Amino acid sequence: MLSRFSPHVSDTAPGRGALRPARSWLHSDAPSRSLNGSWRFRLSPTASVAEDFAAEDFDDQDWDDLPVPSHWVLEGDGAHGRPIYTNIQFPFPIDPPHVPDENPTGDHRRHFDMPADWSDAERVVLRFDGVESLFRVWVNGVEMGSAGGSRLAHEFDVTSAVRPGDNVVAVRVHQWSAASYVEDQDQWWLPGIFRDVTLTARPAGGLEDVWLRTGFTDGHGRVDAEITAEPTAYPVTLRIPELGIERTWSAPAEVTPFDIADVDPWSAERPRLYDVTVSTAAETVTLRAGFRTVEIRGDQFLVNGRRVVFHGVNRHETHPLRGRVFDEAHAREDLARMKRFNVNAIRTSHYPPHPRLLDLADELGFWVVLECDLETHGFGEVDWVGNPSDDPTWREAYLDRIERTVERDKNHPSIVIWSLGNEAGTGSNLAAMSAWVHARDAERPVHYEGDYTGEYTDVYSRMYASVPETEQIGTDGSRSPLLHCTPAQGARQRTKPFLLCEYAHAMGNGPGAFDQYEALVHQYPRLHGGFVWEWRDHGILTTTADGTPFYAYGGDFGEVVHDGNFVMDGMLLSDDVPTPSLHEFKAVVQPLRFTFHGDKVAIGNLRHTADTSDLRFRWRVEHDGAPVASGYLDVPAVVAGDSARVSLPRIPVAQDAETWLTVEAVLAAGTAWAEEGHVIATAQLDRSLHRPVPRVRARTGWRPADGTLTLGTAEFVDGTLVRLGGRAVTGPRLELFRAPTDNDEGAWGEVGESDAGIAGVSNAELWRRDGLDRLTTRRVSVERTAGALRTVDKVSAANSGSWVMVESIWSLEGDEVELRVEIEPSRGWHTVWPRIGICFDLPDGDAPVDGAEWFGLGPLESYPDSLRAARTGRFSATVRDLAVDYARPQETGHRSALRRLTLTCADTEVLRVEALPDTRGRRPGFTLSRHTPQEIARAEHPFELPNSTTSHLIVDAAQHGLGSRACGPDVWPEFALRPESRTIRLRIT
Ligand code: IPT
Repeated sequence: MLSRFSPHVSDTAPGRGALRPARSWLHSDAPSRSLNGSWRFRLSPTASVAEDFAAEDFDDQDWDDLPVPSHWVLEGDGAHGRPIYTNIQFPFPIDPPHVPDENPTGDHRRHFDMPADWSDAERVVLRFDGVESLFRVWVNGVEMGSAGGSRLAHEFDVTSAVRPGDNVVAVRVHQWSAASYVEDQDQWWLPGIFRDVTLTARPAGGLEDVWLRTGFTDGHGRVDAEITAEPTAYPVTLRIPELGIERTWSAPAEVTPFDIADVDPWSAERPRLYDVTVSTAAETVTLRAGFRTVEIRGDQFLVNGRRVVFHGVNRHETHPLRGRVFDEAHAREDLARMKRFNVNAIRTSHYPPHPRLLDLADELGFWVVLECDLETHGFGEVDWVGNPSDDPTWREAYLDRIERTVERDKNHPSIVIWSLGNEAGTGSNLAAMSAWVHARDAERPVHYEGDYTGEYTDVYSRMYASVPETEQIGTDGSRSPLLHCTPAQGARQRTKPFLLCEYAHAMGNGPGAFDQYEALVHQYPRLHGGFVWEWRDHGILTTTADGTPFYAYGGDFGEVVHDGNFVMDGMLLSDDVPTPSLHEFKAVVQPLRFTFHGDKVAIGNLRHTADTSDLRFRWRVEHDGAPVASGYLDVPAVVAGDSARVSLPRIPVAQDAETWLTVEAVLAAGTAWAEEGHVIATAQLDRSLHRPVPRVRARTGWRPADGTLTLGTAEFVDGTLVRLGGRAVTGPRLELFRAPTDNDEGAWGEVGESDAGIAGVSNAELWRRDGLDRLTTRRVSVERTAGALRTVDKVSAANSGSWVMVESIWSLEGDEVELRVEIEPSRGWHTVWPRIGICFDLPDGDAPVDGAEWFGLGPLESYPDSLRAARTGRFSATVRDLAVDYARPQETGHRSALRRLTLTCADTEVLRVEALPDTRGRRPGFTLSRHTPQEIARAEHPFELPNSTTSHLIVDAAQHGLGSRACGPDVWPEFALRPESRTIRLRIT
């Protein structure tokens, strides 16, 4: 029977025919076959295609081949449609539960062999671990059922349809369905059978499901097993060989909890796992148990009796070629990288990941907030009218989703909190989900950020709360109301542990202020840290028409509606390269605190439970960045929460150089995620003697000047610099502009407007209005006196009545040339400024400047509110490596607190610059780039940057902070750059 409209696409029910209740994803010895591999595939533009393809003898000769698992839009070079990126917006009309007739529909077919001996199986089960968004399945022409719930597992009993030997499975997948309304997560829409397909022979007398609840109290482990099996399947035996445990239960009633003395607990820091088998005569299931107890006591969240602080990240499943198709090696490396960067927690935003990921989390050690596949954010665009979260017709689908989520993953010790979903408004269906979880798993708390007033959740959660708001949540001040809460509701929320399920939006260059959030965690025990948004960029690797590869974001595939590069907001670039923000995060959350007192250092262990016996503490002393002494500190094992004071080595202090001591905690032995010697935590101590800064010499006798002039290595024509150190140079030119970062472009509102808090005008917009990117100069005067040249410039923008006076004085000081630039803004500038700097252009000449060596802060870029990963030392980098390849080009590469800089060309020194501090001791930063800020600002992708061999050196008296206003608070006032007078002093040789 053919129907013009498929009867299923607008069905709010979760599908028909899938087995219930859902069960754990178990490692079992029951026979199974993977149906992954090459399938036949046909894509149709609508859902209303004939169903004859499901017949056994259908001729699929002229179909394509498609790998399963995959997303069809990422296969076949665009032949199967393109990915679509939206954040909140629905890419189809908001007409729930209906979707347009234009509904890409992928038909899939393959043959498979069923072994003859499977005929003895009690049941044959066909399992799909993930299909987006709605699918129907046929075996040998017989329809088995349908399912929605893209990132959830569905099993079908296909016993009646299969036979030994050759069989045909046919699957129809609709890109859009009613399910799409509740899967509106901020990510690419990627249809297809994107996770494994498996056929399993379920033996008679097998284990339908096993749930090993484990606990840990006072050195004792506890096992509370839930066995789902027919009574005739008994006896059931549970073994933990390493602990000498073997329990045999001959009937269901005998299965009772038992304690085990002397077990090691599981924690994210010491993820101790024990191999467990559970067997009947017919089937053995293998699990890895970790002993841990999760509880909320008062307003604190505890594991094994100790407060947990989440130094977490939001993790989406995304890969530049495969999309959400799981790649275990890549995922393992990603998790190992998290560990190396001191990440201790993962929120599986915003759906259950591939089930294997949780095995890896158990093994490597993470606190996991496991989130259900649910988001209806787009209803926010219509004031939440018709939101499925509060509509009874969706109740079944909501409950089905949370059941499949919890049941699949319930055995994992790493999962310490269940999350109902993300950005789905609020309503009774969410409350019903929560009630279901509480009834099913009394131990693990329920999280859902959208329950602002705390009606049905156990932890208080917010996203992108500002620092003051977060602090306010930490305090008990009943007079300071909480956002969205009445005083009574606020009081209730304050009885609960608090976490930031999303904070520090890591889009582009940024965020700033990691350290401010972290400080609060140590001040207010109610605050349990949070999860950075987000771990990695979601770029899709593609090419331009001329074959140049690049990482695509929203709009790059010609989408009708899209949200641009908002999908590129990770601490890791699409190609796995950590951005400076990840280094900053690592430094801010490092689990050790060093406090220097005279000739001693106190080492505080901030970990949850682990002592420091896995670490060694090494030190080194550097004079102006050159190592002069090193060794190891003698540190006893410090238990968690404690600290130890140890003696520092004798530090040789230099007379004419800066003296810095660096202490590092490093791994004493290799682990599953890092090598021996990997740095966990760092601190520096400045032991430099105070050295006077050369005074500015007063000069008199200035008279007008023109013609050529040479001062040391600097050559001028009519007061304008033309050559420096024998190379053509132009400048210095006042530069107030930086290529706006995504945060500079952000227009997020004032306090904690988490829901699409778009208010106000971005800083970048104000800079463009003020013309900071198009300054013009009028030379006011050129004068000289003995051994010195002075120019005065008035810098301003078209149609502006405000200006900046720039006085530049070149002078000979011994055999060095000094440049002193006095920058003085007029009144009338109302915005913050991106930078106050001077720019030199160094054209190609014989060979371009291609590298820098410096003594200052490094090795990576740093900004006023992101300085914690930067240390004082000597560094070098190529021009190329000084910049970060943000997916959308923007400000990058600023190195702070410069002392000395050498520009190189093929390893030869070209120019040496010493930066003197100003009268308040402030030192400038520098940026060396092949592109001007204006050029960078014009490019939407890296490949749009023009080819250039001119290097631009910008020396900044100051830079504006980063903030996280792309989705969160603006730069904290202390780190905002207001127009002000500044001095830059350089000695050039
Ligand atoms: C918040 C979403 O929960 C998350 O999925 C992501 O979109 C993030 O923003 C921004 O990248 S929702 C936002 C309106 C606070």
